[in-house]
Amino acid sequence: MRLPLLVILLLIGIAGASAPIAQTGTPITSHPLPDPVRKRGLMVEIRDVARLPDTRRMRPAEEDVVPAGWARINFVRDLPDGRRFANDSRGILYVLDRDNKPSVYANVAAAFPFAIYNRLESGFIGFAFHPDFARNGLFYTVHGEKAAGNPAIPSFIPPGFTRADVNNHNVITEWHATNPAANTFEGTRRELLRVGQVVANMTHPFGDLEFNPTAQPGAPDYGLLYTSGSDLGFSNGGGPNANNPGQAQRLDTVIGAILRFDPRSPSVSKGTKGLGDYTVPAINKFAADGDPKTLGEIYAYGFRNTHRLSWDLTDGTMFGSDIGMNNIEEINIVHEGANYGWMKREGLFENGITRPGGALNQLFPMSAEIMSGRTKDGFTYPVAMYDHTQGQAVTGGFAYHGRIDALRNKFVFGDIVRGRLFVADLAAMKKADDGIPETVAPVEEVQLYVRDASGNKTYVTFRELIEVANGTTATRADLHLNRTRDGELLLTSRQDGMIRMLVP
Ligand SMILES: [Ca+2]
Ligand SMILES: [Ca+2]
Repeated sequence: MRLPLLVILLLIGIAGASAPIAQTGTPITSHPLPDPVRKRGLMVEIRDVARLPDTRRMRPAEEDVVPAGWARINFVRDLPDGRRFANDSRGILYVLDRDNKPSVYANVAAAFPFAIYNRLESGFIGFAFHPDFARNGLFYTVHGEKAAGNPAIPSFIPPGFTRADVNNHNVITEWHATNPAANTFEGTRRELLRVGQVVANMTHPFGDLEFNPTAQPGAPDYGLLYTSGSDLGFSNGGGPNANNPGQAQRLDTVIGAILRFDPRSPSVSKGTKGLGDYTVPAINKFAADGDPKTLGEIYAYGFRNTHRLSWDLTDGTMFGSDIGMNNIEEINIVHEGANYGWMKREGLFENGITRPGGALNQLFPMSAEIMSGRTKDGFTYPVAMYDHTQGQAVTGGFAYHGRIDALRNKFVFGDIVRGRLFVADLAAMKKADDGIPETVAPVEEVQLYVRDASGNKTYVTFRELIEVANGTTATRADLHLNRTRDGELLLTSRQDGMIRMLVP
């Protein structure tokens, strides 16, 4: 039914006279959060550590999302044995020696001829070492492939679609190094999971693989692999299958879900097979629920693009950074079984896409009953957030307990696109994890500086550092954060291939 405009205006007017604006249905499409993220005196030095080799001409320009990017560095991981590893999303896994000199550990691109490199999260996206790598030689990669001409059959296709609808594959692979101490990979590999994407572009694939670093050998969580949680592009991945809220908020699909599984094949573990060649942990909530319609590998769900996970090494608190749609960036504390709301919620708002005639860029305020926690709506809300007047895509972050006084006991993160570095107080974030939506920890910005040879400080932005390194302007910072083996923080950019460190 379509109402004449005058009638709609009258209805809004009547509702507005007797109820708060939250119930009039006026959509917010910009600047939903009143407070900007400000600098409040925190300053930290940043210093170059290493630069990965120039791979600008490794791919044809039309197949490369940023042909001008020096190297598309995404993750840096330290092993306890002193080695540091970093990936270039164009398809190379490097090992860095104690002087941070990189050499090729594995040519991942050569292993995957159908890989595609034309999207922000594409190509060789990420990697993680098994916590027992020194003995078992196992590590894991995630990458993207095109479906066209690809003989591989996905182990999962979103419900309601067939293989003919699949445009891209997200693939998780286990690599087995024959000699874990070697600085060049030799060994075998095995495919764990291959998920089909049915939107036009490779959007929001699995972006992160993690093992809980606080799980000790023998603990139930030890050796279980977590994936990031992403909507596989069903929000804005393009084509006729995108803008599809019917694919979110489900437990019979991997869409929007952080998965947790035992990477061992069920042929080895003798346990329950999951969607792919891995074992569903019997301890998982949705494995133990006795309901065959809920996927046992789901750990938590309702995410848009929780592309990075991390744990507070002091108490095991798990964090997920969820990139929002048009309006809100979130840091969430992740609890098993919890529903983080996408596509029904974005930040502390209702997203418009689930309303008749609504759109992804619309937010609607929630009632005071919900915001105060007096009425529970079944969703878990962020503990820190900022809006798109302040940035465009939240990075991963880490609970910091290292040697930099200014950052200690803070959660350090930032904005991928603008390269701003942010913190929120860890205790305030944990206090905000209270089932009450409206309690959220404040966010502040960190001022970066460099020192010259004489020790003089110069204030810089992360983006300025990239522009100096590349000798050109950068439209995006492509900032990402990583944690060293001793708990310090590395900042990288997919634009300039530099690994930088926040200096204790
Ligand atoms: Ca189940
Ligand atoms: Ca709260």
